[in-house]
Amino acid sequence: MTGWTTFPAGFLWGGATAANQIEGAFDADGKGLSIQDVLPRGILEPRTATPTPDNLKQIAIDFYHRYAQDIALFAEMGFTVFRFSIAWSRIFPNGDDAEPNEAGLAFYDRVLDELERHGITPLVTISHYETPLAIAERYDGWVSREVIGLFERYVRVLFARYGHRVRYWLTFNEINSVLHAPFLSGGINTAPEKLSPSDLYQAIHHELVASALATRIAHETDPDIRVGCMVLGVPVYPLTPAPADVEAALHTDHANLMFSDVHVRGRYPGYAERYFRDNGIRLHITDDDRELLAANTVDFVSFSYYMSVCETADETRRTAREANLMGGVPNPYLASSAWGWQVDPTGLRIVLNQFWDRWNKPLFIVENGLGAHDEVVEGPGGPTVLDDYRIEYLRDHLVEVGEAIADGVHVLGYCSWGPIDLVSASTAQMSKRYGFIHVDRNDDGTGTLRRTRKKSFHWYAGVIATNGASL
Ligand code: BGP
Repeated sequence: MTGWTTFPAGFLWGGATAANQIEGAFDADGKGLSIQDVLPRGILEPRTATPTPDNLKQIAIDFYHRYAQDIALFAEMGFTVFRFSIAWSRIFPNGDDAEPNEAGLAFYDRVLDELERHGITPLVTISHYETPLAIAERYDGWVSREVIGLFERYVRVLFARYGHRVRYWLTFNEINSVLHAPFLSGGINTAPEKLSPSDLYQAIHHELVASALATRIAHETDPDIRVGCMVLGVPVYPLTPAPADVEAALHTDHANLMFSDVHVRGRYPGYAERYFRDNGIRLHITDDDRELLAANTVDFVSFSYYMSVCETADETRRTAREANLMGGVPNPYLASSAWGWQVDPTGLRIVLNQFWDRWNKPLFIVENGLGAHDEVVEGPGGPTVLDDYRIEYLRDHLVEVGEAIADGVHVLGYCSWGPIDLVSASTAQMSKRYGFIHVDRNDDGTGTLRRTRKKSFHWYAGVIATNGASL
């Protein structure tokens, strides 16, 4: 498809990853354990007591040792941005250590050197589902106010070390996912069924305060640094036009939007205050917290986009959630991926418009993609994966990004999720693949880790080379 000239000059094109899903080297060079080390079956299964060797994240795709080769492949596709996260437990192995771990810091220096060499802009996530395990076990994660102080020490170290070379930062990955996965997203060790709503929202409040604090420290370090929040972007449709369903959709939407409302507007919205009152949720919010939130709002809003959800007031039609974080009721008009994630490119245009209309802040799509089973075949130029299904998914979504830009939405850039195959967050397996680059690693841990360019690798290179004019 050609003819699109909607993407502005300087639009950032690239891909996104997370430390625990690519790096491996889970205990190398002084790294401590993170919550991911006790989630060998993914986020929807309970944690294990101790790390187990069947956890694919222990080696992941060995980016820790192969980063130079992988970044060279991103450069070959023409990436102008690469999103990655810093593993907190590489920097503070126990979360509350007296000194940061120099070897961990040095690793990210090397990654940044390599990106700089290729002219790729880094986009760094400070906390991507990888809270140090000790913080989960000793403090119950973000339930404890003390964790704000631990996080502050961590971000001060990051900005002092990398602030001069990293312009774009994200605080918490998909912060609103804590509603669905408290251990994964908030390091909250209390089992979800025992976690009181007050404790959950107190943890959320602590994260929001910590994010505002990080924003303040970033701007003190260098006023040119741009800090974004990061949320699961999910348009919520009413299952029917019945007002009760529309209202149910509004409530689900509010539950998600509250996070960015606080990040962007610096205060809790009225609907949130009411929700707390109606549900007996009592929060400890200090005057200092309120001032900090109000004075340190984000510079941009970033989000992941995989699917829309449908909502209904009819309890009998609510189904058990599938292997995704959001639940909801299946939309009869949409097809699903092999993992039950409903594919809805139009929803991306809708959510871009909604966010822009609501906040008037630049938006950054920092995750989008199709998890699929891939098969390596022998092509004319050697082994490859003929992943036309992935190209189709991404093209359909990028068309909608173009439509939203034409609608007047300010979009900074687009990162596909997992530009190189990585360990899936929900399943903890390799077989749910997103990459333009295939990695030879299987669910049983076998494989050579060899990298192979898929058909989509060449397609995405063409998209970037033409700034989205050729999809
Ligand atoms: C998002 C997470 C990512 C990533 C992605 C795809 O929720 O931020 O870490 O994994 O989803 O999910 P999955 O790997 O489960 O397919």
